[in-house]
Amino acid sequence: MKKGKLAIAVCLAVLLSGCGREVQLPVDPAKDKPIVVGFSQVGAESEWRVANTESVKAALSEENGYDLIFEDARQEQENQIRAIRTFIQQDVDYIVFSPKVTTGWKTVLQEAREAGIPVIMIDRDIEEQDRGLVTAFVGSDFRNEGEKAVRWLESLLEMQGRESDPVRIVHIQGTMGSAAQIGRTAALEQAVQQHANWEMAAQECGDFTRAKAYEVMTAILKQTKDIDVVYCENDGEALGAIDAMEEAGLKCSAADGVIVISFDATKLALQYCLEGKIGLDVECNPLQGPYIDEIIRQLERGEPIEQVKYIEETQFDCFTITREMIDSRNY
Ligand code: GZL
Repeated sequence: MKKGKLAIAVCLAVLLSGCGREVQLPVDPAKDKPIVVGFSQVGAESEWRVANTESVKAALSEENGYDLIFEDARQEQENQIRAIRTFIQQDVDYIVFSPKVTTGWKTVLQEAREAGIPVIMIDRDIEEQDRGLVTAFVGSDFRNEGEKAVRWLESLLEMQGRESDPVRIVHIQGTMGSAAQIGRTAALEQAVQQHANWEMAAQECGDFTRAKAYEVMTAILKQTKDIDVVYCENDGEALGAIDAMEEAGLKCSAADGVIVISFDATKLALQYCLEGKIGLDVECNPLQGPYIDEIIRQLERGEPIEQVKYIEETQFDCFTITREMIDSRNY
């Protein structure tokens, strides 16, 4: 039960009993009532997204005291907005959502605010001017992820004595307008500007899916095979791009072929890293469920919360990854 409703119940009990004598506080049915949470998820476009959904469902389970209402937006922002409005009509206790893109959320978040429903945003971020409308954010710093990838590439090229050689880069972007795409793209574009010998040979959207990345990489390979680096904004795209390159007879290898860079660090992609086909995989941690559970518990207890939580993330490369590292992963 929301704190406000409980407070009103207590006041009414005292008033109805007359002059504040010892009263039997109403049994708080909220104590054993489940916490109702509406969760609007972007879709199921990648292994990462599936792991993210499973993490939230496992943490906000019936056994843990929740009634979770899950809505899959199937990659459509309007489906997310519709779901959030439905959650408001259902008067849920909390709303959780991963915003597909950074824009277009102000109105519906204001509606949730006016309804007194706290919104917890996970994974991707929204425009800075609208961030004050969410109670908490748990996710990743995508620009930092991209900068990790750029630093690794700079080190690799220096180690190979290629720091002054021409470097032709194919860039397969994620869902355009998503915080993950914006951050990972910004890091690479800044690096291309800073390195006179780096050239953006092609830049296409792979929409975070293996199929779309295969399609756009196949089309790029019809134009050129003079490629040194393929920078894919998630693992699904990396696998699709590798499929296309191998079909075209190119070798994917950070040692002596096309250097493939990816993000997410899902198990299947780390297997490609172990085989040397992916040079670097920057982790993007989808296991955000426990963080949401902790935030809700803190809010239920009236405790202060950490409003912005960037989850710890690491990276893996083909030179140091081991089978044991992969086997120890949760997704
Ligand atoms: C990143 C997340 C991205 C993943 C993709 O936090 O939003 O969306 O990198 C997923 O795999 O589709």
